[in-house]
Amino acid sequence: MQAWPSPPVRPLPGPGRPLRVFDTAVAGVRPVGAGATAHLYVCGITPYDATHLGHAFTYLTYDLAQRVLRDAGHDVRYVQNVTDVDDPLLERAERDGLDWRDLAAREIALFREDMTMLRILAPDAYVGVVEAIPMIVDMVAELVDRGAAYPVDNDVYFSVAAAPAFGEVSHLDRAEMLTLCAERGGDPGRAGKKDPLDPLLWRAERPGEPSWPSPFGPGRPGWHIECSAIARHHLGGVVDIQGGGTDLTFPHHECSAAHAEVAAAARPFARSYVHTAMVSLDGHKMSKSRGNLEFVSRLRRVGADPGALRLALLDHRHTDDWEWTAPLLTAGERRIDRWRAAVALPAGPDATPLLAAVRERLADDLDAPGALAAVDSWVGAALAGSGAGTGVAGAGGEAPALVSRLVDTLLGVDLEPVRP
Ligand code: 5CA
Ligand code: ZN
Repeated sequence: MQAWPSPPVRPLPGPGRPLRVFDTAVAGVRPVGAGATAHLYVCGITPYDATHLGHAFTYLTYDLAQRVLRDAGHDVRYVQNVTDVDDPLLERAERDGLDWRDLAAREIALFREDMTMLRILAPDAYVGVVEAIPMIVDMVAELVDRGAAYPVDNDVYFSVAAAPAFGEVSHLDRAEMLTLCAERGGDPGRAGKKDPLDPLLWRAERPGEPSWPSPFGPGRPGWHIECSAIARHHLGGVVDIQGGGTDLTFPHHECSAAHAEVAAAARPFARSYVHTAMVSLDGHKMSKSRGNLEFVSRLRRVGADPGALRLALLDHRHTDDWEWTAPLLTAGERRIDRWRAAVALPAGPDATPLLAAVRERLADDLDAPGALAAVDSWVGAALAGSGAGTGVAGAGGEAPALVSRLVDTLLGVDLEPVRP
C-alpha cells in the first residue's frame, strides 16, 4: 500500500559515525554493523486508535536510526507492515458497527498524515497483511513441509519445539513466557496444542470473519507469521534491525524470528533486535485496549507545532519508559522558538564541534536527549552573541545555516521560517 511522503534528507559535511544500539537479544549496546545497504524491518500499526504518542515515539526511534545510518554512508532499505486484519481490529470494527476494511483505511490514512506531519522517514515498502496473503500462505506451507507445523481442528499451529533458538530474543523463563503469551494475543490454554506456547499460523474461517483460500482451507493468518513473511519477501535473508516497542519482544518478535529461522533453516532472522520503551499516560502504558491515549492528531487540531512535538518526543531515550504530560509540549515549543531565533541570526559560534557532538550522541544508542542538550548549548551561546564573526571555519555567517541543516538532517526538525 502507499506509504507517506518522506521529508528530504540533505547530506552533511564530513563523515558520520557508525551506529551502536541496545540489542535485546544480547542485552547490551553493540554496533549495528550493516553492509552498504542497511535492512530495517519495523512492526507497523494495527489500524485502530492511531496514532497515539507511544506509536509516534516508536516510529521516531527508527527514523533516527535511519538518519544515523544514512549519515554514516549506508543506503537504507526500510520495510514496515500494517496489521490490517487481526482479532483486535475485527473486534473494534464489530464494537463500533463498522466494516473492518473501512476502519483500517480510515486509521491508515490518519497515521500517514501524522507521520508526514512529524517528518518521520517513510518505509520503502509499506505492506498490509491483506495484500501479503500469498507470501504468508507460502511461508506457512513451507513450515508445514518442514514438519514445524501441525493442525488443531482446522487451524494450523507452529511447533516451538522445531525452533532450537526459541527464547534467544527475549531470554524469559517459561512462566514469564506463558503469562505474556496469554496477555498478548496467544492462546496457551487451547486444548490439543503440543506446547501451550505454540502460536497460531493459520486460523480457519469462522462465521462472520474474513477469510482467504489456502492449501490448509479458507482462513486468515496468525499474527507473527505476517512479519516473518513480509520481511523475507521485501528484505531477503537477514535483516539488520528488527524494530518495534518493548511490548513486542515476546511473543511477537520471538515467534516471527522462529518462523523465519525455521523456514530458512538458518539464523539469525535479525542481526539486532531493537526495542522502543513504552510511553505512558496517567501512570499506565498508553494502549488502545486501556484507552488512556493522547493522539498526534488531537494535538495537531489544537494547534501544536509539529516541530515542538517532535522535540518533546526526542527529549527521551528510546531505552527508558516515560510518561507523557502536557508541559512536555510547552517545553518543546520554548525550545523550538529559541532554536529558530538562533539560526535566524546573521552569525554564530563555530558549529563544527556541534555537528561532531550531535553525531556522536546519536550514534551512541540514539541518545537524542544528549543531542538536544548539545544544540541547546550552541543556541545559548549564539543568542548570547558569543563567537559570531570570529573567522574560525564554520563560525560566523555560515554557522547558523550549518546548525539549521544538521538539526534537519540528523534530528528531523525543520527550523526554517514557515513559508507562506
Ligand atoms: N501491528 C502490530 C505489530 S506487527 C502492533 O503491535 N501494532 S500496534 O498498533 O499495537 O503498535 C504499533 C507499534 O507501536 C508497535 O511497535 C508497538 O510496540 C508500539 N507501541 C504501542 N504502544 C506503545 C507505547 N505506549 N509506547 C511506545 N510504543 C508503543
Ligand atoms: Zn510485527
